[in-house]
Amino acid sequence: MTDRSLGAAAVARPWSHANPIVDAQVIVTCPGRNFVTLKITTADGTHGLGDATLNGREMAVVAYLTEHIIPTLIGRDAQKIEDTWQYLYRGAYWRGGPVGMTAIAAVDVALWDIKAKMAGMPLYQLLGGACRDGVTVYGHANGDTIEETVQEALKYRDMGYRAIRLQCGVPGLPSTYGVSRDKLFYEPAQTGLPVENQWSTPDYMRTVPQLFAAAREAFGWDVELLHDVHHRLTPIEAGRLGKDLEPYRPFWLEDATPAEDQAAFRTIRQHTTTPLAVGEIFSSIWSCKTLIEEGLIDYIRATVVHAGGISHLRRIALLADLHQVRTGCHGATDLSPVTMAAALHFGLSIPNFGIQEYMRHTDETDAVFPHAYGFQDGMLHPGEAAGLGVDIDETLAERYPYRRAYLPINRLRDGAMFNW
Ligand code: GCO
Ligand code: MG
Repeated sequence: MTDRSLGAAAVARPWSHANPIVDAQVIVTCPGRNFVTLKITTADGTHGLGDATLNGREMAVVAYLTEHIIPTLIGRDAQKIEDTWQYLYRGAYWRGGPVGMTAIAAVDVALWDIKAKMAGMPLYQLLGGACRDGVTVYGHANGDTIEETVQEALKYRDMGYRAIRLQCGVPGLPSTYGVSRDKLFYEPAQTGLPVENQWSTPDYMRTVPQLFAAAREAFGWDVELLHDVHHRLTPIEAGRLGKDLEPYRPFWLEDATPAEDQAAFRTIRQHTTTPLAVGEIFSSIWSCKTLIEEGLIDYIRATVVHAGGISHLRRIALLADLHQVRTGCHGATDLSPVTMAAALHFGLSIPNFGIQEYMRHTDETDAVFPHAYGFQDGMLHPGEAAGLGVDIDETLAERYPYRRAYLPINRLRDGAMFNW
């Protein structure tokens, strides 16, 4: 038997320091919102965590991990991160997709956590060491009206944020993406059947430039301003919005049009110099290869949790670096503190880091996932604990059982389904 046989004890070789995986558990908890966490334990007693949360489709990843991945992990050397990644990606035959890649990401991050703990160093050191003092983040200001949004943004500036995302209500639409009642935590997933929003492109297109004009009036130029279109424009509409926003110099316009067709971004590029960011729903490098190689975007938002973990995100970032594209990883509240920590170690250690999204978690979530990272002067730092610097309080997690929740959907005024 060789150490490639699943479940078999590794053959002792003088140069081998195998640390076999002896246990892997999936923990589902809902401290206000659902999180799926993979906990891998090795023979030497080290454990590592990986986030496996896919908002609104959580249990699909739980089943993928429990039924299809975990049986293949037991006995495998936890130190073979790349080999395990290739085994899970190539070995499934059915490559890619959000469910499979989120499951692979959870394994990958847990193994990086274990390796860094075994090395006795914070993960960013293992990834090559810090390239900067900290990870600059952007916060979320939103309101029903332009005035309210600007007031909220001023609060973020006073908290020390150097970059702020602006989202506001659209007159005539009862609700819209990005605007929440609770101003500190934005949580779109709801229990019960999906909430229905209504959409009007012309009303939205008129509102956003007014919002940016008011914000520049209030802030001047010392804060970066961002906006998320959330996939709701056609390429030519996105080109127009980008052009209308140019006088206010946004840091980026995010998800300006759905990116299944990467070539669609050529149209936007022809019409505006507003920087473009895309990729929070991407599962792999194949979703952004053309976007990066043709220079159609400025920031790639693929994340550790949904794009195959640190091992795969590293490939994406390397390709992006060749084409002067920087990272701007997704960091909404549906990405657990485990992903936030992984993103910070990653962002600290790569040369082409751009910015990191930071939507604060609630106190309940932070209590379930005690962590070493912290915010200061507009930046997050992952801290100096060995590994990721995040743990899970399993007893507390048990107190918050899973609750089925869905993201909203969006319809046009005539009732037709649209992109949310
Ligand atoms: C963002 C995202 C989120 C997503 C959410 C879906 O830019 O942070 O667009 O708000 O909608 O993560 O689960
Ligand atoms: Mg977004």
